[in-house]
Amino acid sequence: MTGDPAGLPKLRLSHPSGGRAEVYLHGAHVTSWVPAGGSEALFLSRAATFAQGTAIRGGVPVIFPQFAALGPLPKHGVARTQPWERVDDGDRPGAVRLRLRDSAETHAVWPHAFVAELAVEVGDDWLSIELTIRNTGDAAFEFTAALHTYLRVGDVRRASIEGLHGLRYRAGKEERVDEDRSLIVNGEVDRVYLNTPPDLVVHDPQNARDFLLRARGFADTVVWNPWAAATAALPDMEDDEYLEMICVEAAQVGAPVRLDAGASWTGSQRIRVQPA
Ligand code: TA6
Repeated sequence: MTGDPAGLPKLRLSHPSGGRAEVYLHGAHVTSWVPAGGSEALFLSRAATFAQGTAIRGGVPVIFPQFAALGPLPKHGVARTQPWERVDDGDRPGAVRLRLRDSAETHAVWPHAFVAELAVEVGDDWLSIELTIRNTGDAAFEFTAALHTYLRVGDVRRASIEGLHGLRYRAGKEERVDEDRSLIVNGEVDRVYLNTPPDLVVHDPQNARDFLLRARGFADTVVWNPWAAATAALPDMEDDEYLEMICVEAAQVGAPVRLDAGASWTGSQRIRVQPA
């Protein structure tokens, strides 16, 4: 385990093939993933802050128990700013399992008993992240969630996303159908696609690679790029960095998950990189 300049503990995962990843206990936040023989596949802002109580800009923030500002809780819930603990015994260098339990701090914003676990594993050309939520209280609760994955692309204006054609999406208060064959980002995009198919492809021609995304358990997909103006307003992102990223998030937003006492829910995202 190592720490960043702010002293937050970070775990390094490595697969015998050379694939590697980095995960902070803070937020159970994956901040780096390098496939074997490849280059960094996740975006992490040069201006990201690493501090208790704030979220890291980039990588894969874990969003729970509320997506965005769609409810009364702090934006994107509490999981991404809490210290998680490692619960596996560290015998697999490419894998880690982290846990967050409800605490006085989580009760201050969300009065429910839960255990969240995040299993992260890196392989040769893939990264797998699996989130499990268990209701450890004696009454049902509802939540929304996401793996808010920031993919690194060479130039977002040349990238495209396949698999969303014909699907309904929400953008703010509006609901529309995506008529485009493939989604090309050339302005601010903030969409919640509802009931998406499990497999999506993100083309990154500048880096001559494709990301193959496979979601399980999460019904929806969020696509986000803040573009120039909104990026300029973000204190933890450099002005031109929106060109280097696209968020394609495995999400459960349209229909909140209802968990009875003692019940569990699991959602995962597996990303494979392959040469274009
Ligand atoms: O997932 C998209 C989104 O909800 C956007 O609306 C945008 O605000 C983004 O998340 C990032 O949120 P953050 O709180 O990390 O600045």
